[in-house]
Amino acid sequence: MQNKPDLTDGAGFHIIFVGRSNVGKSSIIRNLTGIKLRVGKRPGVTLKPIHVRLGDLLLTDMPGFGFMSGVKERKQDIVKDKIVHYIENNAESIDLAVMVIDGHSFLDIVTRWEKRGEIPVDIELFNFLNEMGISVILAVNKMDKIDQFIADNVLDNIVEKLGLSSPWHLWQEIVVPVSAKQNDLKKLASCIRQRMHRARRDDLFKYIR
Ligand SMILES: Nc1nc2c(ncn2[C@@H]2O[C@H](COP(=O)(O)OP(=O)(O)OP(=O)(O)O)[C@@H](O)[C@H]2O)c(=O)[nH]1
Ligand SMILES: [Mg+2]
Repeated sequence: MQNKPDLTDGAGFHIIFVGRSNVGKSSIIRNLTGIKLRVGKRPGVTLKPIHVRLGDLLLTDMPGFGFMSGVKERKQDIVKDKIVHYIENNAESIDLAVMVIDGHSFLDIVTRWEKRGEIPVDIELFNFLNEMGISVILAVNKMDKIDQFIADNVLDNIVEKLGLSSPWHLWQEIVVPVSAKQNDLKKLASCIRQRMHRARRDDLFKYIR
């Protein structure tokens, strides 16, 4: 029996996409690369890391943590542990983490956790990536669901929750509002290219549209 090729073999630039379930990670990768990943109607569609390879560029679609319909809490913890282990084991080779959040529901979810006296997983993960020395871009997705008149205010509140000072404009290299639904990903694409450029990998620009 032939083994499947290992898509991580010989990768020269590795980007992981992490975030809560249903925030649009797979949709973003799909729109950035044109590669059709499964996009879920129901949360919890991606249950193990899915690798996409373009030349020596490796993109990894991580399973989403948090709420999953029909999935028990215990299993959700396992998913979270898996993500943390994956990042720990691959920290050396990860060049960039795109952390995706749902800009429309992020603040509600965070407030709910804080009221219970818990640190929201999103914030825990953001801090963990920074502690591991991994370069992070925060993609605030589903901006199409936010009234444009309050968008700046919502983004200011989001960066503050992540321990950054507002206004969010101060963090334009890190915080990028996007909408995968409206295929409005230009700013994210240019942020990713900027990181590739810093790594002297302009040759990879062609894979990100
Ligand atoms: N309104 C809106 N919906 C979006 C956007 N991006 C994705 N969606 C929808 O959100 C749902 C989840 O998208 P996915 O790309 O599967 O999300 P995911 O983060 O990969 O989810 P998991 O694999 O469960 O972790 C789908 O129904 C998408 O069509 C967006 O920018 N705006
Ligand atoms: Mg997915």
